[in-house]
Amino acid sequence: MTRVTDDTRTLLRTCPLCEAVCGLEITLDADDHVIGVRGDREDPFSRGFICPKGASLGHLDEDPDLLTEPMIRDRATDTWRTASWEEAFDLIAERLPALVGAHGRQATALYLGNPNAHTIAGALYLPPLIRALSTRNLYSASTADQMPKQVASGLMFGDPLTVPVPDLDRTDYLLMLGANPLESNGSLCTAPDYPGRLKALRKRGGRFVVVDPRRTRTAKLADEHLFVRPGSDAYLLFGIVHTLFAEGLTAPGVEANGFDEVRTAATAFPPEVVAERTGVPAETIARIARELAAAPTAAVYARIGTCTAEFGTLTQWLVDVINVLTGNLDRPGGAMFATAAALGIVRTRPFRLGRWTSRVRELPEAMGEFPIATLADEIRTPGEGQVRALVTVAGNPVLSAPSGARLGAALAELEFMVSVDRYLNETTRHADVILPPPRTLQSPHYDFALLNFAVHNYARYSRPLQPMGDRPSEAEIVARLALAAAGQQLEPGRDPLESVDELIIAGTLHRAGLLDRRDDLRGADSTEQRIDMMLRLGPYGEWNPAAAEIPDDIAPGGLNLQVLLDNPHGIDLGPLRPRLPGVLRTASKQVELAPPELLADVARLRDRLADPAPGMVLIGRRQLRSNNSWMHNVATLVGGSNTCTLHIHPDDVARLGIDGRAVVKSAAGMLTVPVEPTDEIMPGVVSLPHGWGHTDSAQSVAREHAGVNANTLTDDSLVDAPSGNAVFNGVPVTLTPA
Ligand SMILES: Nc1nc2c(c(=O)[nH]1)N[C@H]1C(S)=C(S)[C@@H](COP(=O)(O)OP(=O)(O)OC[C@H]3O[C@@H](n4cnc5c(=O)[nH]c(N)nc54)[C@H](O)[C@@H]3O)O[C@H]1N2
Ligand SMILES: Nc1nc2c(c(=O)[nH]1)N[C@H]1C(S)=C(S)[C@@H](COP(=O)(O)OP(=O)(O)OC[C@H]3O[C@@H](n4cnc5c(=O)[nH]c(N)nc54)[C@H](O)[C@@H]3O)O[C@H]1N2
Ligand code: SF4
Ligand SMILES: [Mo]
Repeated sequence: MTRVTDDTRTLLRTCPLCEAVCGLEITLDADDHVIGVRGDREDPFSRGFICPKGASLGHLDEDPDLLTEPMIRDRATDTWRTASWEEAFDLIAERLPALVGAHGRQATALYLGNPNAHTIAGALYLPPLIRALSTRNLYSASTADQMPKQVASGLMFGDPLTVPVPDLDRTDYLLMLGANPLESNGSLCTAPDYPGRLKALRKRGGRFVVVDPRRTRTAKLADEHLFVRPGSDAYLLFGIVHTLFAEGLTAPGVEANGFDEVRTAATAFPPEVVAERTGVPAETIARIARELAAAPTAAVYARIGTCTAEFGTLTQWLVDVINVLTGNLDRPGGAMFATAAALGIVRTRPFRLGRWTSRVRELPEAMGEFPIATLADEIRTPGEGQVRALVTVAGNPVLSAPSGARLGAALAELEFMVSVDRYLNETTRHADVILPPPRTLQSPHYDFALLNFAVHNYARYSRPLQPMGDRPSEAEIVARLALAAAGQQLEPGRDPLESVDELIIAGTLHRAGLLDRRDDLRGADSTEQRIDMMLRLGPYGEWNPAAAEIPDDIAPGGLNLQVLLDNPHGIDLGPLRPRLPGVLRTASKQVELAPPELLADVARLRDRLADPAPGMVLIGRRQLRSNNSWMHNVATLVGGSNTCTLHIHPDDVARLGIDGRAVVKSAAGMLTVPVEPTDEIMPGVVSLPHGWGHTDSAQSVAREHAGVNANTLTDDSLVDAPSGNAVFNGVPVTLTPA
């Protein structure tokens, strides 16, 4: 695994920066500085693929603006000083439990940001923190992202984590809506070298159709691109469903309930009726339906452009309704469920939505979370249960949440705030204490979350490449934060992770009837032993009597941690295999095609069909060299094409008399932005990337390339009804010359 010369070492690691999980080959010099990052050609999944972000991992990890010690803010002067870990945790232990004592549990809130999906701390050590706070005010980037998919999956399959992905490498037809993997490298569809896989699809004679209000790089690679009016994907997909029923093209291959209800619901949305609203001609909608039905195999896939919209959950639901109706759910080449190697959460009861509601707006919880769109309300509205303290872990909601500026103002009103974060930035500047995690290369890596959405079964574990010195790991920070929040002291000489891990190991082995095997678990520490256990009990595991086969030359007796340590490039666990009905957790043990919660929202969709079309609307976009809000401090990644501009059609520029800059107004706010005319966007639509607006950041490079916060314009009063997800696309705006 290690290639060593006199003064360099080459080590292997998974890239943690996006969902593509590329294998990296990282060269360090004698002083442990990164001198090169390349794609790992021997990784069986990513096969050497790398993008500019992965290639910049060294610069990111050695950014001089990264925090290395805890920071404490003096509120009176709004100035920061460094502090010891003891002092930082003591302050938290003094303040948080006291606030809870005075105002109750609901007075604290927790916000978990996107990078938690990429760290072992996020996957394994947040539950004790959540328990220690035991507040209903739990928020995460999920409700600014994929919650609609999880709610739709929860209602259809009984488990919100049971999410089908397009079988990219085998499908004959891919209909993709609201995703741009040539820039994003994919999401809820873990596919390293997504661009290469799309090219391979076309090369083997498959057909690829993209639906997007912009002619993106992905659209240019497709056989066909359809411009769609923002926010209208549910109408488009209902038009397809209508055609499938009307023309007798349904051929479901799985047991499912609710065909009649879906057919009835679709009667309101024939292609001729939805064409105007979607901007897609009726005959095109009907043709796509026929093509999907006729293709030997096909998959419909829809991502962030369709999730962060007013009818996000209906759209995600209809995606899988079509996958079922065309016989493509759970069959090779269709939409399939991955089989990740590590034992996951074993859900025994069907998913339920809205078990409780938020205090101020009475929005339903989903997966135990409230919508991030209502955190500002909970902070600003007085009364019992008002949020007075906030903990953020790896999140920057001032830039990432709807009405971000309003949320920023709310954070300034908190009585106490703690952030676990690498940077002093737009969000963490409101904290009282910042606890910085170590660098990426000092942390171990396993993709507990993302491998559940992989297009090919695969596993890879990476040990830390660099020693951590005397800094605590992020897992330890989170565990100590949980103790402090509960007002408990860390017992001297005690490893805070060990007690957490031992409890979980004992409970899991007990349930498996394997408590006597505790001492057989291998690993350098309790975290690794826990991972060993999850692998041994998982779907390919040594201790799983029903384990799936893996090649004998890799692991004759089944999977465990040692197998992954012996195969540092990762192991190929084979193509996706059918998983129904085994993965279903619905009460009926069938796929539920027509959950009542979703049928209820169809009425809202029908009512809105008659609304007059809005004038100009705003959507977002992603840029290859950005990563949400937090990689603009790497000089090699910013500038050139990676700047914050408003894309607008030249006809709109001429019509509105805009020259260079425009004032953009929405119901929520106003911005002045440089415009970039391009005929790659539909007339009547403008696009602004999110994650910019670094004027209030201590990140020196990012501040030089500040841009504007797109979420000044998005409106937190609007959410997707079933999931509470934020609405970032289809925001009505007006433009005037600046
Ligand atoms: N308008 C608009 N808004 C959007 C979107 C959009 O498309 N349009 N997209 C939404 C989506 S999909 C998402 S996922 C959210 C993201 O929302 P957030 O997760 O709130 O935002 P990020 O920009 O990812 O911020 C990540 C934070 O984690 C810190 N960080 C990075 N690595 C680590 C680590 O290893 N440990 C810790 N503790 N901290 C770390 C960074 O410094 C940064 O402060 O934004 C959403 N916001
Ligand atoms: N380079 C880079 N990669 C990233 C990220 C990043 O910030 N930068 N962020 C990561 C994260 S957190 C996520 S969640 C993923 C997201 O990954 P993707 O889902 O691929 O996200 P985008 O690239 O924003 O593509 C969304 C597309 O939806 C289109 N769109 C907007 N509104 C609508 C609409 O109403 N209907 C339809 N059909 N399309 C619409 C936009 O024009 C855009 O092209 O990317 C991840 N990867
Ligand atoms: S595509 Fe994603 S995982 Fe791969 S190198 Fe780029 S940022 Fe890393
Ligand atoms: Mo995301």
